[in-house]
Amino acid sequence: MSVSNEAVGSVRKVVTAIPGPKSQAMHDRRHKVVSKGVSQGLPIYIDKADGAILLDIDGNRILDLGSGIAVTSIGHAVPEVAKAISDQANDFLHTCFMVTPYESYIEVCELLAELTPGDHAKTSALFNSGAEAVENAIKISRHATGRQAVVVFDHAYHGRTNLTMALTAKNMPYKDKFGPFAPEIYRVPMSYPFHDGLGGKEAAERALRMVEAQVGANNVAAIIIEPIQGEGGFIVPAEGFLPALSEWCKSNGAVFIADEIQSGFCRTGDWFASNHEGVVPDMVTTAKGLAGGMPLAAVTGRADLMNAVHEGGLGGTYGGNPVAAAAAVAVIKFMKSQNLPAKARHIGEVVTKHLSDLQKEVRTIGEVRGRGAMIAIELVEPGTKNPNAGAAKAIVKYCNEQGVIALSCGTYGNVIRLLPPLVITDEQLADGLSVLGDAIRAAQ
Ligand code: PLZ
Repeated sequence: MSVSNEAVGSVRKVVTAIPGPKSQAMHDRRHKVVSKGVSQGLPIYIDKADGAILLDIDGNRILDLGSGIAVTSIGHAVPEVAKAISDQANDFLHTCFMVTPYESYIEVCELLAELTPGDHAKTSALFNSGAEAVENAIKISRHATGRQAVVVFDHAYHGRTNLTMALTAKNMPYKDKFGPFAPEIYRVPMSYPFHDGLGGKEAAERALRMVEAQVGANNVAAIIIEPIQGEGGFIVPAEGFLPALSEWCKSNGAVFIADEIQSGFCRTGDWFASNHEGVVPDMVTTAKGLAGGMPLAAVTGRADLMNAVHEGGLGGTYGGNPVAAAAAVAVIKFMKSQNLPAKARHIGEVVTKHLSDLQKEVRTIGEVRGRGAMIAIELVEPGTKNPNAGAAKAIVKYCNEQGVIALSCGTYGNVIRLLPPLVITDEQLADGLSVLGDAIRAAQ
C-alpha cells in the first residue's frame, strides 16, 4: 500500500521517556490556555502519522491501538483521502448545503443508503459530530411518531450534549453537575451475558416488560442502542437481544435506532454491527470511521420516517461540509477496495486467540469479548466478577510507557479495549499484543 508519510516508518520505537521533554513543555504551554475540563489522555504531542504509527514531537514512534477512538479505521495518512481533501479544499471549502448545495453530500447519502442494513428506501441527513447525529435521530423519531419517550440502556454512551448526556449512562466524567438533563428518557437493563447470564430473549423480555409497565408501549418514540456498546465496556448483547428489541419496535410503532457511531464502518468485521444478527434498524447513526478523521456524522433511516419532518426542520451551518463529504467518499472507496471488513475479521481472530490464551494464565481477565477489530478484556478481582479498575489503569500506563496506545472503557473503568486501524500489519499487531500481554501479566 503506498503511503504519504513514509518518514514515519512502520515500526514502534521509543527514544525518550514518555512523555518526552518536548511534549512535556507543550503540555505546560497547554495548561495556560486549554480548559482543564478537556480530557487529557496520553500527553504526547503528535507531529505526523502513517498507517498505525504516530510520530510524536520527541521522535517517538507510537503504535496506535485506539484509532483516535475508532475513527481512523483506514489508518493515518491515506494518500487517496488526503488528495480528495486537498482537491476539495482547492475547489471550495464551504457554501452551506442548506444555502447552495453540492454533489458530494448526495454521494455520501447514496453510499449510506447502499451500505447501511436493509434494502428499503432510505434517506439521510448529515451533521458534524456523533452527538449531533444522535440528537437528530431522536428529533426525527419524535416528529415521525408524535410520541416523546425514548428508551436507552444501562452502560449506554451517546454523547455529551444536553440530550445525549441524558441518554448516556455514566455519571463521571460525562454528566456530573451538568444537569438538569432532558426529560422523557427511560433507562432499562442491557443484555450483559458475563454478568446477568441471561439469553438474549430473556434479557429483552426483562427490558421490555419494564418499558411496558413504566413507560407504556404507546408512548415510546424510539429505542436507541449501540449494537455493541463502546464507551460502556464493549458489551456484546446475547444473541437474540437486538432482534427482539427490533421486533418489539415494529409491533409497537416505535423507531428502532442503532447507534453505530463506534461499531459501524467495517469495525466489527461487517459494514455495520447490526448485520451480524441480520437486524435492520429503522434508523442508523454513524460518524467516526465514516470520514476517517474529518468531522462528519449521519442519520440514515427509512425514507417515510426521515421525510416526515417538515422542510427546514433539519440542518446546521456545517453539516455535510464539502471537505468532510469528499473525505467520506474517498474513505468508503478505500474501505471497499481494501476489503476492510475482512481485515477486521482477521484482526479479531488474531486478537481473540492471543487474549484467550492469556486468560488461561492470568486470573484478572474475567472475559474476552467483542467482534472483529472491536475486542476488549474485562478485568476483575481474581476469583470474582468484581471490577478491577486498578489493573486497567496499570495496563494502560504500562502500554503507554512502551509506546503503545491502549484505551480503557467501561462503566467501572475496568475494561481494556482494542480499536486498531484496520490496516494494521500482522507484525504491528503481534508487537502490540506482546506489549499488552506483558502489561496484563505485570498488573496481576
Ligand atoms: N455514540 C456510540 O461512541 C463517541 C466519546 C469520547 P461524538 N464516543 C467517543 C468522549 O469521551 O467524548 C460516541 C459513541 C457512540 C455517540 C458518540 C458521540 O460522538 O462525535 O463524540 O459526539
